[in-house]
Amino acid sequence: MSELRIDIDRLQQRLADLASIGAIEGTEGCARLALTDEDKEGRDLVVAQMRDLGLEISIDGIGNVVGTMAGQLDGPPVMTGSHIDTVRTGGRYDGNLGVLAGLEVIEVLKTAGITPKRPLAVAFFTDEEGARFAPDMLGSLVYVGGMPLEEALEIEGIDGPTVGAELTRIGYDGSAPLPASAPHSFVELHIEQGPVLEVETVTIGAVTGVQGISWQEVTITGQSNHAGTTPMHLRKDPGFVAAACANFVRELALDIGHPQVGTVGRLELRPNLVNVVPASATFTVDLRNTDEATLRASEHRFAEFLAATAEAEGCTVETRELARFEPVVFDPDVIDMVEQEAKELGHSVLRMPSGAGHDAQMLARVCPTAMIFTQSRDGLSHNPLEYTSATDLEAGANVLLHTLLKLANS
Ligand code: HGY
Ligand code: MN
Ligand code: MN
Repeated sequence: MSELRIDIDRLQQRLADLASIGAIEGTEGCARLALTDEDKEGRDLVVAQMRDLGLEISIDGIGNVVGTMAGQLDGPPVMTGSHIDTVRTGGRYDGNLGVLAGLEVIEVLKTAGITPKRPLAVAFFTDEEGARFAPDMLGSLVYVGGMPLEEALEIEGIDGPTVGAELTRIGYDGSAPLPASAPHSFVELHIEQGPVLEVETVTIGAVTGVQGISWQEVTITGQSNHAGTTPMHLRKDPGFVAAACANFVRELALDIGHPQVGTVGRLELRPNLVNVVPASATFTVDLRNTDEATLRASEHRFAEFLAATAEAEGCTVETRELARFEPVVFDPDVIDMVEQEAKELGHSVLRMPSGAGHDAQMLARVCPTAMIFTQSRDGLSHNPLEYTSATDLEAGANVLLHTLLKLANS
């Protein structure tokens, strides 16, 4: 079995076919926000490919889809997978690679007439990005029992409709039980989405865990007023407070130092007009760190700055937690396996944490879990210019193939 290899042309074709759905004009990227029509079309394509591979398909109440290949024995499957929803400026590899490489592994085994001891499953989880419906990793969080289904179905999107309404609208409100029974193990292939592997000229990342994530939405209310007639000392300008906070988030991350990061990704002023001091401002703050205590300290420092700045400007503040996940450490044995398989395939490999959130961090709550990273050119992701070379895609998918086989025959 050690001579088995994936078919990179077939994998590239799968990636291209999926990327054609929600394609971003003039780029290789695609936009398929969770539970939109584009997401539905992408789901339908992948489900059809699962059917073509003879997988048994199950869809649960949050719209997670799992395709399972029977093993020689029954019992919990060795699972792989990721997500096929994207951000608005998505690339074709983020999430999609993990799902489609999983299908490629199945096709290699079927073509070779190999049935592993344990069942093998390929999953795509709903709303991993969290960009339309927070928190991120929503589908896998519900899958492992981290959030009751009822609570998840009531989450309102940034554009209004609830998760439940959208799932019904696109026909993916399935009936498979939640929380799901735990897989035997879970391995996710994903692009790094950062610069480390490329800078270190290493092919494979054996991912050791995922850093902690803190998302909050802040709404500041001031007083709309005339931009021309209102003297500066009489203003209650929430736009000023929001801008000061965005600057502070950057300063805070630089002050704490690597790996702390901070981002204000969404910012809306109302009424958002050139000659009106805004009435209110709503923005998001994304803080992350591999160390929980430092992440907490950064949240605390931001909260203090926000309160003081809003008060000084005569504005009021409302904050809403969108996501809060502590750092996760993956299973040492599965990490060893990833590293071992990469070396046996002749690839350089580096142990490293993940800066991005992933479904694997949820599966790690219920079964031995690890991830495989491949390089991202210029470290770019959440950008249509996201790119991973065929050589690196092939390397990652082959490491996935042999790690899954090792687990499925263990
Ligand atoms: O936000 C993240 O890290 C992931 O892309 N959902
Ligand atoms: Mn992803
Ligand atoms: Mn992403």
